[in-house]
Amino acid sequence: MLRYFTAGESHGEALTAFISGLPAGLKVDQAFIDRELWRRQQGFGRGGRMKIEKDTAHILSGVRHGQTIGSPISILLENKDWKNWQEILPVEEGDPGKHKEVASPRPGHADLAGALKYNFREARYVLERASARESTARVALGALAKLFLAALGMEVLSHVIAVGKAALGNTEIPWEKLKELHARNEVLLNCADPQAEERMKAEVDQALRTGDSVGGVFEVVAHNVPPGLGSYAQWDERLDGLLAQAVMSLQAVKAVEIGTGVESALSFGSAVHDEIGYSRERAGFTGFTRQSNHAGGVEGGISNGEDILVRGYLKPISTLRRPLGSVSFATREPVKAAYERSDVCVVPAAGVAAEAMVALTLARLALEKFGGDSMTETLRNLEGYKKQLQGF
Ligand code: EPS
Repeated sequence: MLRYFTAGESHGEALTAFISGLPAGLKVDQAFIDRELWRRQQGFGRGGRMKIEKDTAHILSGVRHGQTIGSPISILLENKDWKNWQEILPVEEGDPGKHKEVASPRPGHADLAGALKYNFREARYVLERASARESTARVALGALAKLFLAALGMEVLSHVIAVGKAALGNTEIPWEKLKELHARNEVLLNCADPQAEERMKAEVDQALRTGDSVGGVFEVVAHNVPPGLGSYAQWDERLDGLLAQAVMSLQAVKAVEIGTGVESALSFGSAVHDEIGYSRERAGFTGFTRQSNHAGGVEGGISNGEDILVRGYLKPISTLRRPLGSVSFATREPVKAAYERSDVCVVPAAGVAAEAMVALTLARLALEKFGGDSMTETLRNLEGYKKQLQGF
């Protein structure tokens, strides 16, 4: 069973990530992992912190001679900003005079709920862990999941379909175009349509000018996923439910949609369901074809062989340069919410983090279905299943 978790504070010494259950014999491409980390750091609207950090994955265990060995993998991701925080946020008692309090909770942030829950008198420790900095560690783990999926023929990418009110007109982007977008060495808002991307940039510019923040929508696309991952047999085995939890767990995501779920709810069935055909050519896993993919590649909680489409709706970042009303933790008097250096828009970065969560979810289900302690075993089992599908 594939298990993973992360640790680390935003301004602590480092983040750490752990994954256990990947089969032995998977080639680990360090440059690929670091590029995924780089992708998460990009996008117009990031704050000053991204000028400080240059994320790289330092693998401590579970990989030898460039391959997984079946042991748990642990990864260290340094926070370069730590040098500026050592005295503010020390592990040992330190000098209380140097602490940097977050004295009034930001509406929309974890500050207030976290302080109440953990009985903190101010919100410093809350934001340290609630921060989206944590998604760095998930992207490192997701990169390993992507390498595993790639060995099985599957790929996961994302693109941005809305920033604020600026939305992509036609959201059906061919896979090859997504690959081109992914190969770019400069990322503006990771939108496949340059005109829509300019309109998105204008939304971010407006937020920058007015001391505000802006959210948006990303779409994750998983390509070449065989039919049969996930199950309707139990509520917690459904692929759509697992994807929703995985993506919803990312910082600032407030809604998740599979395929065109929201629009489908407002339409008649005849306009929604993807008609089935059959081709003797058998280019895919089977000869069955679809006219459209409103279902987003999932029917009955099972992958159906079409691209898996998962959209994440991101609220605007809750730290505003022109802060909203709040109260002081100390006096309970009305004050403005605390301001700390922050991003203004993180939709493309959240898309990359969501790719990681989708990849980890698919990797877990693929391992449940195909099993295997070594890649040789997993791939043999996959081949057997593919033959079964071809013979269906
Ligand atoms: C974040 C606040 C900012 C962001 C951070 C998330 O950090 P800082 O307070 O150090 O400027 O840059 O995101 C990251 C560090 C990252 O790697 O994505 C927050 O409060 O959530």
